[in-house]
Amino acid sequence: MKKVLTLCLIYQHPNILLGMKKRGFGEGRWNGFGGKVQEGEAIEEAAKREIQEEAGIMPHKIERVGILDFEFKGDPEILEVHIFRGHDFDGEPKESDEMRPQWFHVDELPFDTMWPDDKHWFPLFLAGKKFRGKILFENSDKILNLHLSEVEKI
Ligand code: N91
Repeated sequence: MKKVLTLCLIYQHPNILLGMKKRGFGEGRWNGFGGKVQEGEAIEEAAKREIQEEAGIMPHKIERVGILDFEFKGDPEILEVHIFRGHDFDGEPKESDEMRPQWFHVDELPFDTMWPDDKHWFPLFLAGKKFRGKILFENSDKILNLHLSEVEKI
């Protein structure tokens, strides 16, 4: 079983826009913006829709930079997360029911209150690399296995 999800990060060096997840999966963590791809929807369109819904902004152009497969021990479903980078956008980031957006300097990312895998792939993301990976979690706090590699093309 596989579920396709998006994750969009706006990166305007040296700052990156994250959102504090206010409810649901990942609550209490600083996240990128994203969610489920709907039936018949292109993945990139889903990424733009989700960031618009969650942060009130519409990126001009986004680029897919990574795909990560997440598995949670005991759950047969694989979450295939497509990670996008954006730069320019229309609108002003604003709080939604789901997220409270905030800019962070890349040297002060709040890894202690982010998903534990982020510290592994953010260096690739920030360096403009493309990557693929597979991460096995026990609950949502402990990584049991992590494979990550830089790729030429995604
Ligand atoms: O949102 C960000 C920046 N990272 C993120 C990491 C995750 N690891 C597992 N899941 C489900 C994640 C979602 C978002």
